[in-house]
Amino acid sequence: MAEPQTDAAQPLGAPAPPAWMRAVLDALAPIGLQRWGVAEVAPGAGPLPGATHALVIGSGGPALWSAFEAAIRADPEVLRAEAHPLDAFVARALRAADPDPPASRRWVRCAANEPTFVDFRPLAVAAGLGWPGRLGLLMGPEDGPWLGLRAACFTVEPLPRAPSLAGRGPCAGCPAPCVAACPVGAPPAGPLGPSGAPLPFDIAACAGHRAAGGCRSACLSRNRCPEGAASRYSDREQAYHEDRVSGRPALAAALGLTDDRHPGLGPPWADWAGPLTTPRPPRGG
Ligand code: B12
Ligand code: SF4
Ligand code: SF4
Repeated sequence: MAEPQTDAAQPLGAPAPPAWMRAVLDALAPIGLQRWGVAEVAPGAGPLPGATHALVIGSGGPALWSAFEAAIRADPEVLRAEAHPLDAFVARALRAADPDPPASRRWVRCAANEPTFVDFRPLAVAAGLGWPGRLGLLMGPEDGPWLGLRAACFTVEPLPRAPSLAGRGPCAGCPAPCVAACPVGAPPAGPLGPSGAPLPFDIAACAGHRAAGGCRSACLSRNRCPEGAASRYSDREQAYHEDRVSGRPALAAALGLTDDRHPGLGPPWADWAGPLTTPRPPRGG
């Protein structure tokens, strides 16, 4: 079974990563961008013509948020100057780690203001970062549902990859306390689908509840999950991710800052409430 990648270590039995990839992983790990995997890219798929592989970068647990708060404390403009401050923090880290990428590789962020859309959950499964979970979230081997997906680097150059994760992940053998914890039944009850198939999490029910003011600063089901307990986000981080309209001012207040240049934006819960009869814009999250 593949081991989760926690640093720039080389997958067992795989060829050595190229020097640029090792340097990128070494630069990103200290700020909590410490989960990574490599996916094969099907011919013609992905945003870079001729790409064969994608290095997928995630954040496990609260380390990225801690680095973000430390950066704000050192310079409040890290928060104040940005419409999407956490995304901007990650973007700067990626630019610093790979300042001048050649045409043979292309970075795409998993961020509110990223113009190129990539469907990150299936890509991360292909990269061995986790399994599909009952909450509609990727379940990381170490972080459970507390795994964020942050960026992918598509490359024409082949990259070494570890074998896929074995098994069906933690939801397969779990009595699913997350189901009872949800006030609107959004996580599906009952047995899992076939291996690898996404579960029909009820986005409309969850989003409708949130748009009406429920679960404003935390998902009860996610917090009830026993997986990755040590990686659980802080209350402040959860409040920011779940509702930046209230979570961003709460962050500024906790750090003793004024922050009046940008409102908190997203996630756009109201766009996802109600029956999914028309295609929705792939944004938010
Ligand atoms: C749009 C969006 C939303 C929308 C719709 C959510 C949804 N479930 O589709 C809203 C605003 C409601 C939302 C809410 C949240 N989101 Co959101 N969201 C996204 C976003 C930007 C795009 C997803 C998308 O539309 N994909 C394309 C469409 C076509 O896919 P689809 O038809 O829904 O599903 C296809 C496949 O993805 C697959 N599939 C469907 N579900 C799943 C689940 C898994 C685990 C896998 C492997 C595959 C899979 O089957 C479909 C057919 O192929 C992604 C980031 C990204 N760029 O991928 C984040 C993302 C999925 N969101 C994320 C998170 C954390 C959340 C929230 C917890 C809020 C928050 N704190 O940020 C909630 C959780 C809601 C939930 N349980 O689903 C994370 C998930 C991390 C993880 N560990 O899985 C992502 C990856 C962002 C990130 N930076 O990490 N989100
Ligand atoms: S509580 Fe169990 S079923 Fe629910 S998300 Fe966590 S591991 Fe999966
Ligand atoms: S946010 Fe609330 S409504 Fe949505 S899945 Fe979690 S507990 Fe259920």
